[in-house]
Amino acid sequence: MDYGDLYERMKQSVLDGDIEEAGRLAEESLSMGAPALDAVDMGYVKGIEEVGSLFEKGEMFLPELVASAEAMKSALGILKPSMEKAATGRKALGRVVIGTVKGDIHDIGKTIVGSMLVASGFDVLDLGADVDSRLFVDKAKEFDADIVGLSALLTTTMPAQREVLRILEKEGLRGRVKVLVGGAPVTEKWAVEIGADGYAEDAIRAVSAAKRLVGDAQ
Ligand code: B12
Repeated sequence: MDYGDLYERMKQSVLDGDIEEAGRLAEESLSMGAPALDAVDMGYVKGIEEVGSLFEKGEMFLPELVASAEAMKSALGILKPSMEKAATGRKALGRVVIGTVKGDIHDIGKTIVGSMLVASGFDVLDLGADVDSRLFVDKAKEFDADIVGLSALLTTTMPAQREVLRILEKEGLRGRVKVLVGGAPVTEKWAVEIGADGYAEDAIRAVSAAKRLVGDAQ
């Protein structure tokens, strides 16, 4: 079945910052049986990417950006359970604590990554956004995490990823907790520079990277 038109309308709903329409289309896609991840990737994400470039060019302003982000989030909220329909009955691949670093409220990409990890068989504890560096470490211990996933969308908050690594090191946890970093401004080079164990540029690659880190390479 071709969902091209539906995905196009999803993209447009984000561009328009139309929260109701974005949510309505998410419901519609579920009733039509469209794969939730495709709806997110080929519909809503395309919209938010375009919003980002319009914002960058000064053709869209913050209030509109906020409305677009809200539209995107309302759709994600509806699609999340379907995205997370994990293969049941098998042992979890590993435990992941994920969040967006301190000072950074961008949580859309991190939420998609978390959902994809759940869908792929990981147990995931999502700490949300603007998470204090110390909290990542405390929660990693409490949750007995194999991986800590750190999202940063601002160049000014990327250093907080390094800070979490330092605290993990100080606590003697670096041997058993792997660190995976991501977010639009984050690069492989940055990951190497701060001593992270992995980097991925999108949610699909994040799953492969996480599998590699727990020794379940595909
Ligand atoms: C939506 C958005 C917002 C929304 C966020 C809403 C929300 N709840 O998330 C709002 C309106 C609140 C916002 C606010 C701001 N924003 Co903003 N925002 C964006 C925008 C347009 C899209 C981000 C997004 O959601 N993308 C879609 C998702 C799916 O992509 P993603 O986040 O990159 O995630 C993917 C990958 O990166 C990766 N990934 C993400 N996290 C992780 C984690 C791990 C572990 C792994 C492995 C992978 C991974 O996988 C994801 C899925 O494929 C970007 C533009 C852009 N080009 O990124 C600007 C952008 C990030 N924002 C920017 C700015 C400047 C701001 C503000 C400072 C604006 C202001 N003047 O107040 C504030 C910051 C507030 C704060 N303290 O955090 C700049 C950052 C510039 C920079 N390099 O530092 C950008 C790049 C826009 C621009 N071109 O100027 N923003």
